[in-house]
Amino acid sequence: MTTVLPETAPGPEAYEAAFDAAVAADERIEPRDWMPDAYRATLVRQIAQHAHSEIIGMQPEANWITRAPSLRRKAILMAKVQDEAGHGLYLYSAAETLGVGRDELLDKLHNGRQKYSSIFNYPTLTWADVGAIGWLVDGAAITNQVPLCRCSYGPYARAMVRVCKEESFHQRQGYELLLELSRGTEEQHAMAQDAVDRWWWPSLMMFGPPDDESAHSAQSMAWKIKRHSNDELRQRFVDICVPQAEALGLTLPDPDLTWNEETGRHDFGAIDWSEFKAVLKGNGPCNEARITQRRRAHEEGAWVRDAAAAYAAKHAPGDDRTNRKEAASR
Ligand code: FAQ
Repeated sequence: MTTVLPETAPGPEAYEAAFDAAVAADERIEPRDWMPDAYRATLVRQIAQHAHSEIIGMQPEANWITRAPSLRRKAILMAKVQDEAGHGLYLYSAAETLGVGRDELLDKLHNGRQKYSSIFNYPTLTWADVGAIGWLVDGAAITNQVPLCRCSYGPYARAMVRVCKEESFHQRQGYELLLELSRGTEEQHAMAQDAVDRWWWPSLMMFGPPDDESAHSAQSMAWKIKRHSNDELRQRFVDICVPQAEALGLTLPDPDLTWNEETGRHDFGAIDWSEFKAVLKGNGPCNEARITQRRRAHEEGAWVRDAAAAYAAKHAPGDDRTNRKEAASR
């Protein structure tokens, strides 16, 4: 953002006007630019929730790494789960540019003061769930995140570019896995269908509450953090999935799913928002297990963080030992 300020000392209105003008002109807001406190707080909330989702999202699929049916599938799944950890890191780094520490955000996740996506509170019961997550969950994530590449906040938008590239690969591996199962034995086909039946509705809930109940959408869209509403993106996702399900030879578990000639989109059945609210309150099938595992992983990783911090301190510029070593090697 290029802020043009008046010659006399600018008042707060001048900064606000420069911010509004930058957003209106589709310029990027960068970490050192002035921004309203509420804009900063909204970004911290959304980016933190997004980062937490990426790292909690490693758990359902990691559950199948040791039981992948072939070496090829195992290698792909390990790479995917590792990618999700990387996405968490890009996002925590993006949040740090807003002045919040990663420790603080992780504390809030562990204490239940910040959310993560509802979708990761469902269990992965069979191998086909790995395919359904790739196709539907990564597919929904991409639909939501491609517009975030144009988010008004620079570091978040730039992180999304790489995340989306990796998520598209994830989506394709899930689709390919399901296709193989769907075209396999009767039992494999049934397993793929059962996974799609269980993951379809929770995937639609990933887009958030309906527009008329979405507390943050209007303001986030005015600030160009969000570019589309929750319902618009949900509709886009349904329209993308219907022909893909046909190509897979699988059905989507919604008797009301029909093509609407007039709107040129698919009508679909009512979402059970009471289930969504229950999951957000902590009462989904796996909420307890996910957060317990996350806290345990954090505690068990304390020695790694300590070692990394000690190493960084030892090699910090100005550290005597580093300087002596460097001098000796000159
Ligand atoms: N789950 O007013 P809105 C992934 C909360 S990444 C839980 O509509 P907003 C990769 C919301 O926070 C998946 N909470 O809120 C992967 C707010 O609560 P608060 C994550 C939800 O922010 C794949 C309240 O409800 N993606 O899957 C959910 O404008 C495979 C009111 O809602 C992102 O985070 C939900 N589904 O819109 C990893 C994308 N929906 O804070 C592993 C970035 C809403 O007032 C394996 N985030 N809430 O207490 C966004 O685009 C937005 O934050 C929305 C929600 C669209 C999620």
